[in-house]
Amino acid sequence: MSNQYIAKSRRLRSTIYSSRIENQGVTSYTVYNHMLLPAGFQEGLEETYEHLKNHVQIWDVAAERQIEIKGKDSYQLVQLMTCRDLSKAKDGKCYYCPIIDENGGMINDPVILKFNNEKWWISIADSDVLLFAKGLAIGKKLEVSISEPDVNIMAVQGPKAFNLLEKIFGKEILDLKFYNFKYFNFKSTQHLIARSGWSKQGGVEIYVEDSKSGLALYDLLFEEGREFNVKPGCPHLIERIEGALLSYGNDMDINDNPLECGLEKFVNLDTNIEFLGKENLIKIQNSGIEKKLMGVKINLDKINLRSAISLTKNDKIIGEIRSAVFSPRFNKVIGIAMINKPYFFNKGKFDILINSKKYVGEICDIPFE
Ligand code: THG
Repeated sequence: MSNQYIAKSRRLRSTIYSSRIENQGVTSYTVYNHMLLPAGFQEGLEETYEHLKNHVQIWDVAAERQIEIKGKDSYQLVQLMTCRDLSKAKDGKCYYCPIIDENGGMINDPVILKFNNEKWWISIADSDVLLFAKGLAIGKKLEVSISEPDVNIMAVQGPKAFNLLEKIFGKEILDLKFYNFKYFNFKSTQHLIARSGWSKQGGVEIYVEDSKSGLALYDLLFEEGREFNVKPGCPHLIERIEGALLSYGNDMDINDNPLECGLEKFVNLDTNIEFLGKENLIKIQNSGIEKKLMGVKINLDKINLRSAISLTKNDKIIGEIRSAVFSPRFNKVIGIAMINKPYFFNKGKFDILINSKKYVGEICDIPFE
């Protein structure tokens, strides 16, 4: 397969860290929220995987953009967009929330930060939530202002993340609880830090609003991190599939609802909150879902997916695989697949055709065991 360059321009936005990571050897980008998101560095996928699981990495995840909702009707608008009950949400906490349309279809799966009733940030995955929010606010005549502030998140991920963070922010950072956020002082600039991130290795995300101070902090993290073998990194395909962190646009999209995506923990149908798609989700829950995101394992030592591939049983299509990678932990290809009813109940075997050759796989639960 040949390789092509991606042509950069103003429309394909760079981040405040782009020039840094280009000096540090970024080798590939993907596009996320109309912005560059690093996808690989010079070392191979399995080397960076081992590194992430044993040391600490700094990630440019500025493409996880913030949609700011401010004003009197902020809670009403945020709640209108998500099936997760936020009526008792606390200031200073993060909430992973499905955003759905009137049918219950997934629009996005952001982390939502509540500052107070009149200020929220929606830390979005790859779809245009700002336009959706604006449409709803205009139609419902809500008193809100909606914008995309230039916040550039850097994630500090890996088992040694807190060793490094403690050197810079002191012991106080160790008390930050999972999915909580607080402002921390760095050379007289306050930075919002949340204990979160798109890996299962632990760490934080630093929401940089002041780019000058943020870049100084970025540089210091590398300097102070030398003793912990710090490296630049990015969301990791192997680690995130092994950890079953969903990727919007890859694993699910507007044609899938949160019940089909295994997000029932974040679907609150028996409360009196008002959100778009509630009636439809109740109907779907009562009649039962027709398809479900499941794990799959395939006896193969490599795979390179750029679109979904059908899975068959006796030549009948039973679903499609949407993300996949070779997993060092399982020593085979693992993936995330949308499996039709009734096949997601019995977790049987299936066939998959790759480069005109037939391979056998099996359906399993996610998270993988
Ligand atoms: N951090 C921030 N913004 C983001 C992401 C992030 N925006 C885009 C994308 N990632 C949104 N998608 C996800 C998917 C999974 C999780 C977070 C964001 C996730 N889930 C946790 C888990 O499964 O362990 C915890 C969920 C919970 O229990 O509340 O982390 O990463 N800022």
